[in-house]
Amino acid sequence: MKEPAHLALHPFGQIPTYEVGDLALFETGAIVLHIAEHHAGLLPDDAKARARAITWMFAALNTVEPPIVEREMAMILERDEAWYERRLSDWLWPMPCRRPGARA
Ligand SMILES: N[C@@H](CCC(=O)N[C@@H](CS)C(=O)NCC(=O)O)C(=O)O
Repeated sequence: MKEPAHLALHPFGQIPTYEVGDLALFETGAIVLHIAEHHAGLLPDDAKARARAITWMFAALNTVEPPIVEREMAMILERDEAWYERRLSDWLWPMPCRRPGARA
């Protein structure tokens, strides 16, 4: 993935990439938004409903996914560490504003 041909599609040499015609995209959010905008029925026609759907698209990628990936990585890489159980129990409250004792 770090070879020039792939770097021409993705500047960080990662996946996913998406090609349609002569357009090449990278970043999950950009790809999902592009597909949603070009296939009827994937986004609401109503402007406010569309904005809300796109809001959830960003939330999924920026707020929901990171702590899930972090938990998965801890389960794979830190299972034998002394702090592992504590780390997982902390993860049950991945959103800082929802941690016990956090201000509402
Ligand atoms: N923010 C990027 C993240 C892309 C990403 O982390 N891709 C990982 C696989 S899920 C990857 O290609 N890892 C290999 C590497 O970085 O060399 C997106 O949503 O597309």
